[in-house]
Amino acid sequence: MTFNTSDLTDFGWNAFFHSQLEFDDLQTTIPVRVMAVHRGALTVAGPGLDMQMPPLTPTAGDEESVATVGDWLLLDHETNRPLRLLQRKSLFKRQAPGTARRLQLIAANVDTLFIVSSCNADFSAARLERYLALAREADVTPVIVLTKADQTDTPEEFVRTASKLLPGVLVEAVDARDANSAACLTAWCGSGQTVALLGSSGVGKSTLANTLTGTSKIKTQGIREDDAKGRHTTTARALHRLPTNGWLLDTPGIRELQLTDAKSGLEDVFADIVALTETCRFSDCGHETEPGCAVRTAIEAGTLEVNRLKRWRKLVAEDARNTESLADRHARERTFGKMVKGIVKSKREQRKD
Ligand SMILES: Nc1nc2c(ncn2[C@@H]2O[C@H](COP(=O)(O)OP(=O)(O)OP(=O)(O)O)[C@@H](O)[C@H]2O)c(=O)[nH]1
Ligand SMILES: [Mg+2]
Ligand SMILES: [Zn+2]
Repeated sequence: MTFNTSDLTDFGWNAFFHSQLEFDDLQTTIPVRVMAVHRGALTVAGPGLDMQMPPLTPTAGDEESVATVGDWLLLDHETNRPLRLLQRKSLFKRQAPGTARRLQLIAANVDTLFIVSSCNADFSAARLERYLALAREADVTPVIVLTKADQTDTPEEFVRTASKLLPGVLVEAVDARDANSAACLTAWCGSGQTVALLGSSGVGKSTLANTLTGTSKIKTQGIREDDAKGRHTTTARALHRLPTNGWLLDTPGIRELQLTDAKSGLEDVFADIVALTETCRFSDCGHETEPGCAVRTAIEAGTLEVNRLKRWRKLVAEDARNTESLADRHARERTFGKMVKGIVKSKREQRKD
């Protein structure tokens, strides 16, 4: 065997990944984890290895075939060339910003998502619901971390509002600069665990990463006083080693998390509304003017907030739009791929003639 699996455990390796290895892989490859994604380069590491490599070229029609931070890759043990991307335990993805309508992979093989927001103007139920849907879609445990608890007299109000967004969701209010305050988060940071920090710029993701890793190596920067917005200080996604033997992924602040392919995640987060829609008199009820609408009855009774209904409608429409455009594009890429193959084949045949 070319590698020792117990050394790999330190990097988050487990039976899920090991079971994907063929006998030959044990002889000829070494598994490495993608530790960071920079513009145009990946940093990969494993026992006794730490190197930069170019990003993987995606397979036509499969935008998920590129490697993202947290992924496991098999390298040829002689040449260090990447041979295979291992199947993921979890994957966060979004519709990339801009007009290109690309899919962007955020991170793979994460066990817990710390959804970071602050007890200030950054706090938004609508934004938290997006992140909760992302986590539920990926089957990753979400923990809502409300930073800057030291800057408000009423952190418990923020906690109460956040707790209502998903039954049973864990919410912690902390001063991200203070190790004692952040100690409540170490329960998720145990050996072999990977925890990701996601949230807007300036909410304190890197501050928290410094506190939890016990260093001050990661750059942080003050926010704008007037609107509490951050300055996009972190520019790369990188895994940091935790003293508790887990890994913490710090990421750049996200301006807008556009959901894609998150239908079941949304159904989980808005299970209360979905349950109501199932009891409307008409199965195709639009919850507008139809008689016997359980959703409107709940709003009139005060058991469903009209704003929550609006947020659900918006997210479901956005997800459907983005998911459809992705499916359309994949179909187009496949057709294009076939066309190219057809041209190559006919040229080859012409040459033979
Ligand atoms: N008082 C207080 N300040 C905090 C807390 N968390 C973060 N800060 C401050 O908020 C500012 C922004 O923190 P960062 O850690 O750089 O934020 P970030 O989320 O990493 O931002 P980006 O890298 O731009 O995405 C810094 O000045 C931190 O010191 C907190 O809990 N309490
Ligand atoms: Mg940062
Ligand atoms: Zn209805």
